[in-house]
Amino acid sequence: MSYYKIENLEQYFKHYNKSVREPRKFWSKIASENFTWYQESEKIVEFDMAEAKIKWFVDAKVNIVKNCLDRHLSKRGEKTAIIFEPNNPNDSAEHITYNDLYSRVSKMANVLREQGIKKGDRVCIYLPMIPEIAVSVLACARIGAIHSVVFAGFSASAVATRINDSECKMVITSDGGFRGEKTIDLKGIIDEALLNCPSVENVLVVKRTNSSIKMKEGRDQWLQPLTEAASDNCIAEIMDSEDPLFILYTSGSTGKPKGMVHTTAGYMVYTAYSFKNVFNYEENDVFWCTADIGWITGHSYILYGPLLNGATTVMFEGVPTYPDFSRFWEIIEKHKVTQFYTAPTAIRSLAKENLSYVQKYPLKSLKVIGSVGEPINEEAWHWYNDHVGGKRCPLVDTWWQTETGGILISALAFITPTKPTYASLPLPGIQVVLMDEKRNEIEDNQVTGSLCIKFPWPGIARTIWGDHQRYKDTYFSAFPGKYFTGDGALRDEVGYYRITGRVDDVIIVSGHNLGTAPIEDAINEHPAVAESAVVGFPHDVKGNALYGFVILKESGEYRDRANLTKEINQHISDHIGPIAKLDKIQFVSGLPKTRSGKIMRRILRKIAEGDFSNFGDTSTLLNPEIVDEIKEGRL
Ligand code: 6R9
Repeated sequence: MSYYKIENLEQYFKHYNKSVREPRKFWSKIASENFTWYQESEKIVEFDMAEAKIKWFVDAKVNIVKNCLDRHLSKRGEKTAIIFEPNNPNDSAEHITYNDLYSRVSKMANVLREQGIKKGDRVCIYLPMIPEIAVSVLACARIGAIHSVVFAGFSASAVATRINDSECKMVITSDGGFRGEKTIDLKGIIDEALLNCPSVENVLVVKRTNSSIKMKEGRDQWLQPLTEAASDNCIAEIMDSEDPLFILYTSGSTGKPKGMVHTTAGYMVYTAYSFKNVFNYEENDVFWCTADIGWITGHSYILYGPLLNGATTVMFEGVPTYPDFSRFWEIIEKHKVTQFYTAPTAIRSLAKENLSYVQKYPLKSLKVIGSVGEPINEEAWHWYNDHVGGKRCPLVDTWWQTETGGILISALAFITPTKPTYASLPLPGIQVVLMDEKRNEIEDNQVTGSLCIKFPWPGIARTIWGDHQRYKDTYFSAFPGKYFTGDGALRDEVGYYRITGRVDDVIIVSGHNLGTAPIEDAINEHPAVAESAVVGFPHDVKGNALYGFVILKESGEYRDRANLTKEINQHISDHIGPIAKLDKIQFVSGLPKTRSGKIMRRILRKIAEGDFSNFGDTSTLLNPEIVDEIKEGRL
């Protein structure tokens, strides 16, 4: 029996039980039957949760790019690996076959070697969503260099912090990037960052926008002439299963970003396996994940997961609102996308607009739609399900983290029955537990607790670059022996999980624990509301009271704000109870969001408290200007 593909619900439970009873056998079989190895592992897993030390496929030797590309060439050489859809819909899309991608990656890998990059060196990739970002990532992995992709929207100082933390030797960037109507000066940002980055020796520059830029003598080189001259024959580096594959920074509760380190074999096996099963991937599917490769979602489900399965994956350079609000739907139609994977924030912003934008396109090619990044509220769930999925495509709400490498809790398309706002069941291998405040495991259902995982899975990040102690403290100390996710979850009567949000988003009002997510759900159901965020602020009698920041759908409508405030509170009262009513409601034109779409509640909390002294690190904000507006309008 093969464990790689789950065919039905009964088999899901069988595989799940097998993965818990005999994790070594379970993963050993998947690894052995579905990948090519220089040497296989005998021990499979070794771990010490107290020390936060985890190894998977111990002593195996492998190269992930050989698994993404080389082994597909005989059967799928002429199959499209990547469909590149440019920012401007009038420019033609590019179809890159597995043969082409193999050749481009090999040439690039040879260029890296010629420039002195060796196994274990760190390379910072600061590129827009163009094919070269995929090629650069894979070229690093082919020669064993550790890629550190930094989202090409981070400021110079944020890039510099990340380059210095992992002492990158090289930066790969471009002369610029297109995003909607804007052209972004990436090289200028890198030039500024590199004023303070002594470890960087070389900068390779991709030509994309033809903007005029400065090239620093002895440091900067155009990439294209180098790749044109390079050979397309590049012997892959033999990697140990636990050699680092990449570093990806994620924000922590303190200012300093955490460089999460993912290693080779476990990440490979887990992303491939989760991609195949969550999205029910089949040979002729066209998969589109709208994330940026600068985030973990892009790493795992634009590149590695799909390519490991020999899939066709779409890469989109632009934004959902350019040239108009139908861009996503037009692309699905154009490339006959079968699986579409996006974030609730994108859905909510498009759901605000006229329905005709989405209704213009039949979207009949779609089989599966997915959500990731934050809890998907009920209203957005239904809009997505009804208008994009046509009520016939399973909506997989996938819960996971940069640290987890791949999806841990999600419905499996066509297998697990879905339930709005529930991520549903853990994947095989994922032993989820809920913990109470006394650090005991919660056995009952219908309760909320801290979400932990009590057994390692192959995709878990192994450490924080240069700071193993912080890794141990952050993830393995709150609940000894377990990985603590930082999220809270509710388990329903059939064992489905609903992520209730970061544990620190819980607000205790008059002794009642209130999650911000359900309150926001209730507010968002008011027809005038586009989006909202709720935080707590100190209150003499209740301990904490609730402060809501609300974005309205269209300005002009609902001029009577006092009435609207009453109606919103009535909604909350109706949905949750009078206890959850807001003491203050401030109407705002936007919310401070990170570049991956998460509301930065820390800032809202400070504003609600009236403490404007220190907002901490705001370098990851997409719209820092909104902070002043909200401050000025504080009630
Ligand atoms: C993949 C990714 C991780 C945090 C995570 C949780 C939130 C992600 C979610 C979700 C509810 C989902 N999150 N997916 N919450 N339902 N389907 O987003 O990684 O950027 O590291 O964020 O995002 O709070 O802990 P990352």
